[in-house]
Amino acid sequence: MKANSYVSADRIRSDFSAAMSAMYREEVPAYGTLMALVASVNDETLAADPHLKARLEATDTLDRISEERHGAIRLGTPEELSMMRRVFAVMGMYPVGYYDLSTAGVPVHSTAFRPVGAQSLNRNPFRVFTSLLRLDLIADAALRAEAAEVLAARKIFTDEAVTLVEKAERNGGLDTVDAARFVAQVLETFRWHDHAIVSTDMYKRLHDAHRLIADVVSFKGPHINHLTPRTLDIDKVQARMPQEGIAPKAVVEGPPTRTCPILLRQTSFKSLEEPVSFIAADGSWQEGSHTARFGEIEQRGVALTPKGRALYDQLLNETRVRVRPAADGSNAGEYEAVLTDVFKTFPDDWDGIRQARLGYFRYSLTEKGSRVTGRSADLETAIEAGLIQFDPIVYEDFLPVSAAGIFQSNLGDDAAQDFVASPNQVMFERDLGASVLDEFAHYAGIERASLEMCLGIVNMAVAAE
Ligand code: OOG
Ligand code: NI
Repeated sequence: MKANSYVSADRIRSDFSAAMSAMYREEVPAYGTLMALVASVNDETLAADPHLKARLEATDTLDRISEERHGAIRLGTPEELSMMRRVFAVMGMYPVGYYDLSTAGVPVHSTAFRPVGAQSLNRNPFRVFTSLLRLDLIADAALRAEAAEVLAARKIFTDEAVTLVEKAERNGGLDTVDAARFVAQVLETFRWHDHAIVSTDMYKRLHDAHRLIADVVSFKGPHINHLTPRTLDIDKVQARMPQEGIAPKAVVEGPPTRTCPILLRQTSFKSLEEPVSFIAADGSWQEGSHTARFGEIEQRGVALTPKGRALYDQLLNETRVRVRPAADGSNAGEYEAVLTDVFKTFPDDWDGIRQARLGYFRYSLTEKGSRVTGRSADLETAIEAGLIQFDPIVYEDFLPVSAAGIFQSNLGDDAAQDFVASPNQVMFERDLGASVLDEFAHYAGIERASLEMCLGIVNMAVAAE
């Protein structure tokens, strides 16, 4: 078979993302409600802000928004993680970033599988936040051994999924028929199972150690635990959720409401208590329940440079020293007021953010700039003369603090537990079978490439004179 008859990885990822969305909508009806709400708020936002719409169109990033979503899974073993990496590679998704969640009292560490090239991102930016359980953080040695045994015995991928991954690796792609089979087979891994693979007693002991440990170990596979659409106005969606019968958590995670959005703001509705059958002592099924799956929405802003990120972290810490958001929402108003106040230090206009080198931007020639000849221009002069324009580069990753807030809100206050912070990227990458990409290097690369193109053309015009 010739290479050009293969389906592109971008296409497989788009198909997979659509299939996942259809499956989750059926499994969790509130997700469908949320999708509809987000779509109408996005339409309203674009209608009210023609400039935003024009810039999204000009940068080829408008169409992706309605298709945009991220999911999350939690894996149990190094073998599962490395196989998952190979599965995602077939869809053009690569591990970016290392997140240590132990600092937030959650015994996992994680990466985000996502497309990396600008073109692939614009085609479909589907991402999956993928965590690996850290059994080394379970104190009880007997329970640790039992959990390891259960995990070692389960198979989360179908045989055909594995065969198709091997085939794609061998041949450098999949044809139409195989790509469709691949999507269907891989989807099985993310499906919800209402029959556990452990006894009621073991579930309880795992749950007592940490709710998340029970969530990973008790099931046949790593059910997708949420699927998050991207909104252009998270405050509006948050305010309208109750009218749609959905109860959001009290505060939006991340930065405050701003004119120029930065990084990532997220909110969620609490996980559902769902019926699950556990194995009884006599081998029959025993009714019980488990809470894992929830709903989330997000608004994405500009990617920050290390300097911008440090300022963000500092301001968020300052806020939390002054007031901590209570899980019951009782001080939500106060928290938001303090957050807004503290963040006044962070410039809130695109040029201010750019000039202070707090965020990453994509530069391009304006219409006037592409017509000009013989104008010698350094970047700032060219911008002032209206020859070069800049657009914020979207943050494509996650925020560990946000992630922890969402994790925690779904675990309840009682589940907050202290682990000694113990990032172990070396162990994670060994288990993954690859190293993770550095997100900052990625954004800096996009910015640099855009700049070189602009300045090159302007300077070429100068040289040609
Ligand atoms: C993942 C939570 C992280 C986000 O949006 O930050 C995440 C999980 O609960 O497994 O999805
Ligand atoms: Ni999420």
